[in-house]
Amino acid sequence: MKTIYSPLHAGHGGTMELVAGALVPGFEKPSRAEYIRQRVEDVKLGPILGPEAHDLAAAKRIHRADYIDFLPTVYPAWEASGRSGSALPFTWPTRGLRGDVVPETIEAKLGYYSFDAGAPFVKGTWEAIKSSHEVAMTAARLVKDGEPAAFALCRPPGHHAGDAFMGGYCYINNAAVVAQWFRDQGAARVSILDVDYHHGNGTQQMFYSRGDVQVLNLHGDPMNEYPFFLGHADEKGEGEGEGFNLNYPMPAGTSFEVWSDALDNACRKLADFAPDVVVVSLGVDTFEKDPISQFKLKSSDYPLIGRRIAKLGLPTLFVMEGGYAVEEIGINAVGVLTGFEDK
Ligand code: SP5
Ligand code: ZN
Repeated sequence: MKTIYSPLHAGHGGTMELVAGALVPGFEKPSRAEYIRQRVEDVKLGPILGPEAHDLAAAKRIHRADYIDFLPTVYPAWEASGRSGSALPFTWPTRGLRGDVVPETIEAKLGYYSFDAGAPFVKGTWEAIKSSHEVAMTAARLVKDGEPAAFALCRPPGHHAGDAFMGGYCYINNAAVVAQWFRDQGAARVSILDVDYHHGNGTQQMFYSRGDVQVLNLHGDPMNEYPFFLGHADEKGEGEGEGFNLNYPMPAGTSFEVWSDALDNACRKLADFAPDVVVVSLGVDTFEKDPISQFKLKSSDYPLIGRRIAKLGLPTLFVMEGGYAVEEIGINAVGVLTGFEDK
């Protein structure tokens, strides 16, 4: 299968994040994408192509336009206000405060347009976000034009980003954007299968009341895992979306034996839905050695995930999400793809 990759991701680097009360170098770092690209070459998965130019119209079909328009203004505004380093929010309109007024200063806007302090901006962040969007759109076009599968090597990732908020290393929700784009191109139904360790709260939010895009999420139980405030099993969709959102929260320490039963169940629900195309939010932070996660999948398990997805026999777009054990991230992410191709 073809891989779409842009070197512009690398400008989003040198970020810091808060972990257990201390600022530490960000786990979501440029070497992640480089290890994956190298592995794609090493196993000869297929050609690696640059993205085509795509404007932000597709992103605005699913994100609020004012949110997308805000993103390129962040770092210039941060610098203009005399600050440097990582632009980060520190005040949020939570319960008891007003969430209906967009304030004026950059630090307040960052809080308005986020749900945590996990989506920092440095100088090259916007260009990286835009390139990640273009990578996803280019891969989507390949699948729309008849490729059985494609790999969007997106960085930064997307699944925590909602209609008008960033967070959890995510800014534009690439999987959600391409799912909507497939619908706009004539697909009657689209399924998003999110296998990242963390619940894809942004994706769930954007499609929660829709019956045309099915969202299936396998993840750490939000009672004790990030993003904590969404991803429970009783969240099944609402209105026309009732029954089209499915969550599979699992406890810390979950092995592949248990995890793959959930995948199998999700794949049966997906097959029943009979979508025209599948978008896989491909995170490999389920790996046993992931530094921020608690599942126990081994490198040899990842090809089996790809094989199970291939059994669906549907056009499939893989969109890169999380995975922070950088030395093995290529082996694990590309393992899913080779497993998919071996069938
Ligand atoms: C796309 C994606 O995978 N986003 C994940 C965002 C996770 N952010 C919270 C990180 C919490 C780190 N906790 C560290 C525990 C280390 N023992
Ligand atoms: Zn994750």
